[in-house]
Amino acid sequence: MQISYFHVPAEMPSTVEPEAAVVIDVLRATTTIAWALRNGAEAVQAFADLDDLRAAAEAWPAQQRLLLGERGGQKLEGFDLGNSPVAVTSDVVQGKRLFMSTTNGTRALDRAREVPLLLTAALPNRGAVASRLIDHRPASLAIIGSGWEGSYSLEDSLAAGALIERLQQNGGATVVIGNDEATAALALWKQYSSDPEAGLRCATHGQRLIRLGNHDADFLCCAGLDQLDVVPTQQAPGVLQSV
Ligand code: 3SL
Repeated sequence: MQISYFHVPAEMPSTVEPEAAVVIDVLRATTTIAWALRNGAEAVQAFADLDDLRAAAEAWPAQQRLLLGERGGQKLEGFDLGNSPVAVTSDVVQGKRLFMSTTNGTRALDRAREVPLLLTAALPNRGAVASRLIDHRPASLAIIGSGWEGSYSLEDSLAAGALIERLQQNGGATVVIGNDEATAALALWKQYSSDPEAGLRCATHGQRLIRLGNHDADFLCCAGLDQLDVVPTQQAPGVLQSV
């Protein structure tokens, strides 16, 4: 498996057609997706565009849907939920489809929707995602950070490094680093692996969340390593389920 890491979706050349891709948005979209599926959501359906989201949600039974939306770190007007992983508890999401749009994470998913095996990862499920990839053995893997409005995000690179570390541990010589970004992500992870929350808090987006208010519970949740067995997997365009 040759692994390349792209800091933001736009860095992945259109000529690159990996067999598998993992989208990461540690703060907070892919952490929220992992916890929502762990807590019994039927699926998370991701949208880059809010009008598309509203149209798809309208077509779904009202009792079985929730609208989850965030822009600039804040919940969208008229939506049921923002993008906090601690808000998607089982009493809220059990059996529901979450129609989700966030500033960067769902856009990154949209960019990768044609990849044959598309997963999402965050720190709480990085071990589970690594195991799935080792079992599946794709020849090429693109790890795609969501970034912030086209710019680099420290926290996504941190989690990319954590995932690469576990892939190397489990896959041995079958795992090959494909670009310098992957090597740099691994080095960054080694810097913060004993205290991932410190990395999340010092990141630009971590600082943005701190300015918006108390997000201590979110940081704790997003930094929790290897807590979940969930592997969010695209089953239809934009539709993620735990399989
Ligand atoms: O950018 C995103 O997709 C979000 O995860 C950002 S936030 O953490 O909800 O502010």
